[in-house]
Amino acid sequence: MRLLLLFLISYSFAQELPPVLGDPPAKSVEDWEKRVRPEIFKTFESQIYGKAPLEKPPFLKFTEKESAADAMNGLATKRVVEIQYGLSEEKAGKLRLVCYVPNSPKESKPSPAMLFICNRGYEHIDPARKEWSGYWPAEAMVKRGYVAAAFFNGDVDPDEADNFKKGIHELFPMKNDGSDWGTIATWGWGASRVMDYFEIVAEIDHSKVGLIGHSRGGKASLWAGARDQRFALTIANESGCTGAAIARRKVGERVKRINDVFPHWFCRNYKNWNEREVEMPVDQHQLVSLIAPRLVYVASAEQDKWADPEGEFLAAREAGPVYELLAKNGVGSKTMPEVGKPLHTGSIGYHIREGKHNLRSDDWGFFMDFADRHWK
Ligand code: GTR
Repeated sequence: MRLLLLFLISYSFAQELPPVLGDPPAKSVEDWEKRVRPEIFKTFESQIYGKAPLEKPPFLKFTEKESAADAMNGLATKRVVEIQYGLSEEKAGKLRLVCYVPNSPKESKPSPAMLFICNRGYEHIDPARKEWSGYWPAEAMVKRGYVAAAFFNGDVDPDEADNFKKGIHELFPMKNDGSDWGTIATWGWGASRVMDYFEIVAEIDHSKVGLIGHSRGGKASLWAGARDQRFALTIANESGCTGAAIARRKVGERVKRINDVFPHWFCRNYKNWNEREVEMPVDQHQLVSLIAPRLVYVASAEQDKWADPEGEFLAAREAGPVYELLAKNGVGSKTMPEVGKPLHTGSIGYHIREGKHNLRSDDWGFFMDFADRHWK
């Protein structure tokens, strides 16, 4: 009875969401790709995340700063790479990529990779491996055959309300029309520059790169996954408001609050939607749908009410029709799964685990189970 009630509530609620297939709804793959997807994409870009001034920059340079063939007791080859980008060499920004490539089995086959946007300090991705953080369990990834790669978001743009002045915002001209990119979009752009590097590294299978972020990093990974179709898998852990959570539910963090506390995260136009969630032309299930037909994974934690786990699940579920149109399966359940029981059969993955807001080794374990299932 309780389940039926829950289903009815969420079903009737879903009726009020902006139509995931567009208006009028896309009837064919071509209609989706040529008309609906670009329309939805542009709305997210101009109203929420902001527009990147350019994609691949004219100056892009990869410099290996450190390498060791016997890192992690011989399990991996370590590479620390400085990625520089800009309009010219004279005025360039840089990020430090930490990368562990599995040594074994030493086949000629390139390895799939998990690229992490680390939004806690650089010490969590410590290339000296003095600190072993459950936040980035690199050893576990390598043991399962994945390249463990990560960069610190603050290298690209500082997580500061700096009026779009510092970090990468200094490098490229701005339009100042309200649609300039916010800091969340810049972090994802940094991930795309890492992808540029992966594409020239023979040991990495660049057709199997998963991009992962937690919380504010999860908002960044979702937008990056929508923008850059080279990411075969996009994972948003507890991404909450303006991540996977449906804004119209107005549960947990709200648009006004996120814009007030983090005015630098999204474009200036987003502030026009404060207290107006139900009028917004798009909602977050459509962000998830922009990743179709590629793999996407939304994850929640039971006690993370601020991120609205039900809203996160709904977005994963309601992106389904686009996956189905593109001949893939959605999340595979109408109702939220039990805590600790992930949904991994479709191209949209989901889990809710016990505990608080955090990214833990068990979350990573579920992500790799999902990737194994679809890639191996
Ligand atoms: C909170 C913010 C959330 C989430 C979180 C985090 O303060 O309200 O949207 O992004 O930070 O990134 O850990």
